Amino acid sequence: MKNRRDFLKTSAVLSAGSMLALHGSKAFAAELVSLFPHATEFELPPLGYDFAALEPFIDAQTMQIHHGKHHQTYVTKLNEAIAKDAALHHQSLEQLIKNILSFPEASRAAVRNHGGGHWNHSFFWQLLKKDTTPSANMQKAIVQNFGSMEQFKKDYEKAALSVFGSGWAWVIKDATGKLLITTTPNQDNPLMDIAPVKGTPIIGIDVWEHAYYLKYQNKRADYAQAFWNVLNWNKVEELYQLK
Ligand code: MN3
Repeated sequence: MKNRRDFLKTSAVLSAGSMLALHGSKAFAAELVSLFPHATEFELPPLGYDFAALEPFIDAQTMQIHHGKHHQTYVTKLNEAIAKDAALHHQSLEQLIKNILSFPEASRAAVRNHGGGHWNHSFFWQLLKKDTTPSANMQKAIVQNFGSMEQFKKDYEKAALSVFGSGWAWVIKDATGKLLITTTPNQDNPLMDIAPVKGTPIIGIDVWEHAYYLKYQNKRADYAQAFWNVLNWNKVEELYQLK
């Protein structure tokens, strides 16, 4: 529950739900849904730091446009899709992206692209911070899964370069606790029911050109290398420790 407005909406829906229990009519239920068309409404999360905080590795103008324009557009379009389809109401962002195949076909592309875009960028902003280092525990996990830190970085940069067109490269923790490198096209991610390789992301790099073109132009390899200077290892470890 993000704010008072949501609280009021939720309270209204809850009390309407009790009325529904008394009333017991499907038509009445449909009418209730139409009364609360924006029952789930997402908002652009604050970046949490200055646009210039990642300079010189990611420039302030890129951050400003990426957060304020690109991410905002995913949020706006996701909300538009939700307003049009009652099947998408009252769901968390994770519920939406984990259950794409369960929604009416007309809404699936919107949830996949804009719900994915909203989740991926909300995740990405939290992963960025200068001057952090992996703890001994995190280094051990990397060595166990990839051989060495150097090998891991090489493999991850290679994955970032291997994405044809727009997409993301990820490090995920799979169901057995193993760390894997994987990539997804567009705004897909490894939490989605449609993802061929599933797991919980602990690292992600946005390799859409909008993420790096102003500073790096066509040199995605330079951007992927610079990424290590802004990866927030504290956040990575926090995600790694989650069950
Ligand atoms: Mn992006």
